[in-house]
Amino acid sequence: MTIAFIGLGSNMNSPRQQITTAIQSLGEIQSTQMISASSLYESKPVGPQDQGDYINAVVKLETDLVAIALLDSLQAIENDHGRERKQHWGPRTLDLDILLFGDQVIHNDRLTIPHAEICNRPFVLVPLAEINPDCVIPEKGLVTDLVSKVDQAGLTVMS
Ligand code: A4P
Ligand code: MG
Repeated sequence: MTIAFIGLGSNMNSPRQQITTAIQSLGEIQSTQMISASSLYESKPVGPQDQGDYINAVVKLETDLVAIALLDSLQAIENDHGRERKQHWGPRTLDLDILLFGDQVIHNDRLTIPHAEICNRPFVLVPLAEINPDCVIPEKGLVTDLVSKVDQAGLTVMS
């Protein structure tokens, strides 16, 4: 069993709905259980500015899958949500990133774990700290310390 944290993001085709249904789908992955899900957060896009605002969330899973098999399941869910891979950091109906996979550090052609941008992104760190404040990010430190170092202006939690 491995504890994995998944980052969800959407800024196209009813983002709030995309995230809500994706959270449900994550709970249905084989050999995997949903432990908890954060609130939904809204923020301006990081990267190209000619795209809509994002809704983000983070989910905690317990899984018997290896990391690549979990990635395959996440990409199948992205495809079900009509995901097209066009512009890097561009608009998307659904983005599912493996933020953390146990305490593993993985660098191969399909996976970088911890996720490369994790420390720079309030829309990842804040929901991660919400559901797991004592979470340690390998090679980076305690999530609550990292949260205190990022600019949270423009990140709003949704009711
Ligand atoms: N890949 C490598 N590591 C991972 C991992 N840890 N989890 C590979 C998931 N996938 C990983 O991803 C391309 C490839 O990354 C995959 O095939 C997988 O093998 P992608 O989602 O198709 O493409 P991308 O858009 O080029 O990259 P990525 O990493 O998803 O983009 P980001 O960095 O997530 O940026 N602004 C706000 N406010 N909120 C957002 O959520 N998101 C982005 C997208 C930009 N701006 C944003 C947000
Ligand atoms: Mg991605």
